[in-house]
Amino acid sequence: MASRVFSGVQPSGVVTLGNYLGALRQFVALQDQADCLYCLVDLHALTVPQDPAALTAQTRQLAAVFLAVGLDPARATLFVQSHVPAHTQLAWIMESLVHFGELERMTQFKDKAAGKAVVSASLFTYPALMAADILLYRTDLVPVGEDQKQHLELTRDLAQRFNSRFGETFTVPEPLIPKLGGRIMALDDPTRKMSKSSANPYSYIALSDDPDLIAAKIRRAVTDSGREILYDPEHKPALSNLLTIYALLAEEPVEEVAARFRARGAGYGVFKQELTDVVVAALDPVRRRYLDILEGAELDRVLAAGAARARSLAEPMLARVYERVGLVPPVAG
Ligand code: AQP
Repeated sequence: MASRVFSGVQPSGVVTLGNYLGALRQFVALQDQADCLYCLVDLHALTVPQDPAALTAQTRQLAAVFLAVGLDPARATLFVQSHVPAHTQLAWIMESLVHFGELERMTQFKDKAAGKAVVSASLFTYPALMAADILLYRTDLVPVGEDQKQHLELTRDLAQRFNSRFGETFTVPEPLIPKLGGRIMALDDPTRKMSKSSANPYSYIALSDDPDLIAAKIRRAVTDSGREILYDPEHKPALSNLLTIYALLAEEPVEEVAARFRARGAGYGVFKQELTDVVVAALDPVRRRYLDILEGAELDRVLAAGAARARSLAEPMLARVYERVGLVPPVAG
């Protein structure tokens, strides 16, 4: 097998078109090229308050989405983070390695903490757990959206710091960020990224949205002034975001999509209508498969097998790290 791929997604809400285009689509494409491990990072979701019943449901729903978008459990490993205790055990070592100032510089922490009266300590140390997730598996490649780039850079720094302090132990991973689609923006505000935990459901399209809801969300999506269909992220950020979604789902170059609408003299209304058709054509089969999978018994089997394989890889790595840093191994008997 050429290389090891690892990535995680939080079960912190519905899966959005941003998660799909920025991450999940790559996950599926990579399963034929590498040994892929994908993790439902439920412990990361706890860094902000979660309703317990909702978290349980969302974790199963996220697993069902993975299978519905084409992840094949025979070719890739899908598991729940909390089923593999080595993640939190290695996270403590990473917390002891990372500097306070490095965590303070993380823009995701600043964004998520902004305006909150109370912020959990785990939101601050989140990148240490993320580094542990990745480094446990000798990961070569981490497919992520652009928002995770800074965390990935920190993970690389921590791997190198550990290796130089304690001897060659970790593989230094590379990020894999799509050129187009690495940052899909919110439908109600093109200056913010599309997020599953947004309070406004009209800011995102969920993979579980039905065609009527998708149509309503696209109708309501903000556009820019003027009526010409131009791909110009600086001057027409809202339209360019919608064009990006169209181009990625229709698998056409984005400039060509825009030129085709211009040649027809079509305005925003026509474009939005046709964008709706493209999004529904791509997502409706996914939604139908998702609903079937969620009701079936396969999910539990997939997650149990995934956790067993992940543990078999993670435990020896953790033991090696414990030994390297000088922790006394437990004596049997
Ligand atoms: N808007 C986006 N465009 C492209 N990629 C995106 N990703 C997230 N939003 C976009 C990528 O999706 C993967 C899973 O993300 P996550 O669950 O780890 O959390 P996140 O990055 O914080 O995503 P959300 O949707 O914004 O979740 P919440 O609202 O809970 O914080 C990652 O690879 C991410 O880059």
